[in-house]
Formats: sequence, C-alpha cells, structure tokens
Amino acid sequence: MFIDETTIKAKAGDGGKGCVSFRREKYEPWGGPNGGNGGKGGDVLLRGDDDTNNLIDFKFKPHWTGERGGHGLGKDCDGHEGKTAILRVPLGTVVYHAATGEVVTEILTDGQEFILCKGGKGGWGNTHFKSPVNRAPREALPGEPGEAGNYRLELKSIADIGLVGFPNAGKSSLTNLITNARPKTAAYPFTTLHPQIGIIDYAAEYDRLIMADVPGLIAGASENKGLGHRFLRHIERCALLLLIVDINGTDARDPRDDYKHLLKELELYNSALLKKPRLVAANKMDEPAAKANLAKFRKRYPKAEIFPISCLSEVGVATLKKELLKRIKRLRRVEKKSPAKSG
Ligand SMILES: Nc1nc2c(ncn2[C@@H]2O[C@H](COP(=O)(O)OP(=O)(O)OP(=O)(O)O)[C@@H](O)[C@H]2O)c(=O)[nH]1
Ligand SMILES: [Mg+2]
Repeated sequence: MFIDETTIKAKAGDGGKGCVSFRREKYEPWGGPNGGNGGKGGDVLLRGDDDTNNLIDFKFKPHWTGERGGHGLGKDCDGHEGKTAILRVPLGTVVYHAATGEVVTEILTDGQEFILCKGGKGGWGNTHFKSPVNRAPREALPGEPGEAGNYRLELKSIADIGLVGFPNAGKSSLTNLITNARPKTAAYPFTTLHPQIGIIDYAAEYDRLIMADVPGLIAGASENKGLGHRFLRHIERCALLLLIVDINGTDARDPRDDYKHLLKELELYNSALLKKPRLVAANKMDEPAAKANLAKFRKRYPKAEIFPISCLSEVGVATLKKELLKRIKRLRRVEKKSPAKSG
C-alpha cells in the first residue's frame, strides 16, 4: 500500500516531578534538603530517512509519544530524561497543523531533524529552594507538560523529472528503460497505481537524476475521473516535466487532444506547473500512424520541444536521456545563481 497523506497525533513527554527529601544520617540532625529535580520529558522528533518513500508507518501507528521524564529522587538524584520518540519520515514530507493547515516544516534531506513537540521541563526538587532564610524548604515543582498536537503529513516526492501522460502512453515503459525502477507495464490503463521513483544513472558523467513516474492523467482528472489529481503533488517539486504522449493515437485517440488535456489538467491542479520547463516525448514512433501524427502534432504545437521516441525499439531514447541531463544541469546552474524556494 502506498500512503502519501496521513494524520498523526504527537505528544511529547511531561517533565518529571521534583522531589522533597532531607538528608537523614546518624549524628546529622540538620542534614538539609536533598530532593533532586525531575527529568525532562522526551521530545517527538522528525528525522529525514532516505530509505523510505512512503508514509505507511504513520497510517498504522498514528500516535507518537515521548517518554515522561523520571521524577527526582532523594540524595540529590535528578530524574532520568524521557526517551525521544523518533519518526523516520521520507524525504519530501511536509508537515501541517491539522487544524489550521499551516505548514510546520518540510523534511528534505537525509538525517535532517526537527523537534515537532518539545518535552516538558522537569520540576525543581527542594534542594533548589534552599536559601539562608529557608533552610528546610518543603516545596518542589511538578514537571511541565510536554507539547502536543495533531499534524497532517503529506509526501511530495523529490525528483528532478516528473513524467506526465495519459494511461498507456508508455510512462512506465520509459521508466523501465532508463531508470533502475521496474514498474509494471501492460496494455490496459492505470497499470501504475501509485508513484514510482527511479534513478537515471549517467555513469560516464558521474551524475544521476531522479525521475517520478506518476499514474496516468485523463481529461476530467480534476473532477476525480480516473485516479484524479491525487498524485500530482509528486511532480510539484520536479524541476522539469516530461509529458509523454502516445503519438500512435492508440484506441482512436488524437495525440494533440491528449496533450491539450494534459496541459489543462496540470493547470487546473496548479497553474505553476505550466511555468515549469517541459519537454514532450512522442512515444510509440515504431507504429505506422506515428509519423503522420507527429507532423500534425508539430503543426499544432510549433513551440513544443518534442522528442520522438519508441520504448519498444528504443529509438530516440538515448537522445532523450542525454537531453534530460543537459536540461537539469542547466536548471541547477540557474538555481545556484538565484536559489528559489522549493515548494
Ligand atoms: N508499440 C509500442 N508500444 C509501446 C511503446 N511503449 C509502450 N508501449 C506499450 O504501451 C502499453 C502501455 O505501456 P505502459 O508503459 O504500461 O504505459 P503507462 O503510461 O505507464 O500506463 P499507466 O501506468 O496505465 O498509466 C504497454 O502495452 C506497452 O507495451 C512503444 O514505444 N511502442
Ligand atoms: Mg504505468
């Protein structure tokens, strides 16, 4: 099961109570106070984890609690600190306050940490209150309560390239060809039911790109047709979109209309997606109708940057692969010069 959105309840540990105690020893009638402080409660901590790409752990375990701090003890012993609850979240996790929808944080790098709920401070023991005028204080403080809250976690995958296309256009076939991911491909729509993240390895250039294959979009996805817009959040962070069209027009479809509908659906989801640089892969060039359709497509969309490919014969795939690296490198250079906030 692939979960990319879920709600959790987090509660940090309360601080331990301070202790009231006095030193009692033979021949020491005025031993004085020796009550230790309470320990701090355990935090609830988020940590970015490269090894996971799914929020499923949090679907089945939605409650996370930091341990309570230990109570203070006699002989000036402080209570132990509560154990931190560590939530290992996939990179690209955005955390929102469940009630207000306000963004709390984003976890983008491996090992990045964020304290979601801070553990309560331990209370002072009575030793803390001793003074020249009060040499036998009988007061101690309770620990402070740990922070608590309800949060919504949303995963927006981090990839360089987002693959967008109608079902059956060949998105997964291309992913299989050029990345290390092995999504299933078949001649029926919606073979891919959740995003697949693959790495394109450029051994000669010592570089690699990450590509996200998301389930097919269809006209009306904004009204929840097909799988709807549900998975488009996974291409929101991509630097480049690769729109893949079935240029053969399988099932009497017109590739030009497919392209128009894809753009429309992207716009309906988030018009900023149309501002991202995009390339078009005209797939299935091995089919007889492809050439004529490609000419018509070029005529209708003269500005589109089209790469004719065939995932079957692999013609054009190497050129496209090279171009993807070139484009992303260029975008990285621009990003370095004027870093834009990711979102
Ligand atoms: N002739 C031909 N068939 C292709 C080519 N690429 C993919 N196909 C076929 O098209 C069908 C759909 O391919 P997929 O890669 O599963 O398509 P998809 O876009 O991932 O589809 P969904 O996951 O359903 O959205 C499969 O039967 C593939 O064999 C191609 O270049 N030429
Ligand atoms: Mg697929």
